[in-house]
Amino acid sequence: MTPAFEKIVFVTGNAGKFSEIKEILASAGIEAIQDNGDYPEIQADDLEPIAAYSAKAAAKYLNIPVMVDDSGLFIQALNGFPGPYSRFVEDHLGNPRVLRLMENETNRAAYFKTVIAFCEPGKEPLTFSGTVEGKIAFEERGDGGFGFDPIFDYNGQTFGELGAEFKNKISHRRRALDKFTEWMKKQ
Ligand code: ITT
Repeated sequence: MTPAFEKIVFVTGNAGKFSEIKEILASAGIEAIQDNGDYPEIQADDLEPIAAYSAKAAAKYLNIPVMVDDSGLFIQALNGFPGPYSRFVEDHLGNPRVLRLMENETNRAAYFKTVIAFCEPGKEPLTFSGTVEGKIAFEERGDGGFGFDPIFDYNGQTFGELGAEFKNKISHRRRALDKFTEWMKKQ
């Protein structure tokens, strides 16, 4: 089936994220075009309203349909921290200090979540979410991926070790984008 959108502008300043999105959407026959403009972003305890707000603001500003991805790492022993504050934690603490916070924790359970928001100008944004469960490793491993990938252990190997091709088949981002493409096929 021909996708309703053959090209779509994806608003993100994160090169690692965009490279995964481009790859995943290409497999669904959609070309993603990056816009790294800085549009307003709100703070909230959930990713959905953050992604929805940014998508609506960007769609209004650019006057074209846009997508936004807001993602985070949720660590069970830290009550979901850093979650929606992941960017701040990655920038200001980094992986070594996240590992230090987890030093004496036996409960290593964590999940990544992505919320994709899609918005057409003048319409309300739609959101599609995906998660993947794993564990916080005891040290950084692997130099693939970006952000928290080297400390996110998926069945014994980190996303940093597993590499983009594998990650893109099972990731939180893949699962969220699959929901978007499913929706889009029905349009
Ligand atoms: P944009 O908002 O411009 O898209 P960002 O880097 O601010 O880029 P997020 O708020 O969604 O994106 O990401 C929060 C943090 O989580 C950030 O430091 C990312 O590098 C990291 N992150 C997001 N997705 C990730 C993934 O798949 N693997 C590892 N880290 C990830």
